[in-house]
Amino acid sequence: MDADDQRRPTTRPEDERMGRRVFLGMMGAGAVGLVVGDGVLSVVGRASRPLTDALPDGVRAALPAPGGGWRIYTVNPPMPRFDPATWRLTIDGLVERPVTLTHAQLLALPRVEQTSDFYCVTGWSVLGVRWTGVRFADLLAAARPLPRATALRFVSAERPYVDMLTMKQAMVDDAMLAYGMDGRPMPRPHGAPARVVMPKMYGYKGVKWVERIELVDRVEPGFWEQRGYDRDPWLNSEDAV
Ligand SMILES: Nc1nc2c(c(=O)[nH]1)N[C@H]1C(S)=C(S)[C@@H](COP(=O)(O)O)O[C@H]1N2
Ligand SMILES: [Mo]
Repeated sequence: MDADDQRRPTTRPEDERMGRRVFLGMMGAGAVGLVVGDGVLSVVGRASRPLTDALPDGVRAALPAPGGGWRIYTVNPPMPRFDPATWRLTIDGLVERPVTLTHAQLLALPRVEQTSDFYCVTGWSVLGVRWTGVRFADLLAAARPLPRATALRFVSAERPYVDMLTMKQAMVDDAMLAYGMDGRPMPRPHGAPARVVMPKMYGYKGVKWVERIELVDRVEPGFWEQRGYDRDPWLNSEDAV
């Protein structure tokens, strides 16, 4: 266990199962009510109007976590350890040319920076996160996806976490593979060296410790989707593609 492990609490899925189940049940029923899950108090429901206009449709109120800021999630600790000398990102599947990128090659791709808000479906959020990374169009260019490649499968070094985006979703304006956060290289607990950032969807789409992107022709449920989560968890339905 290193300094990161000690400083950052690790939330195991079993700690959360109850909160998630209640939350999802209520969302499904369109009910309004209070959910206490994982120590977070959230007000959810489709019948009510947003309590504040700043929040997306799917989030009626996301109170900051006690102490504020991020929760660190892992499904299979310890968290993967990033070694810049040996790390590789593989882009394969339905491509003309499978590509393996070193860390230096990833950083050399066209770089973008954006500030966006982050929402976990369990009710916490972090506003104004500054991400640095690369758009998927630029990331995939060298591999030349075949026309029938309609989805991206993101495989985490933390097995068995996996999730997918359709090609269309991966091409939305603020989707990216991020390698920097708030002006620093991606910290280990947040997915070093690279994680998916999909601000218009709930946080579980943001696969951390990405080591492989497989181009496929069929969408399959991701880790949490296999466990009952919504497959296309847009925060605002009008953003859906
Ligand atoms: N590999 C991996 N990626 C993951 C998760 C995880 O447990 N393992 N949790 C997801 C969920 S549910 C959320 S809300 C965010 C949380 O990001 P953070 O751990 O950086 O706060 O990561 C997402 N990506
Ligand atoms: Mo989450």
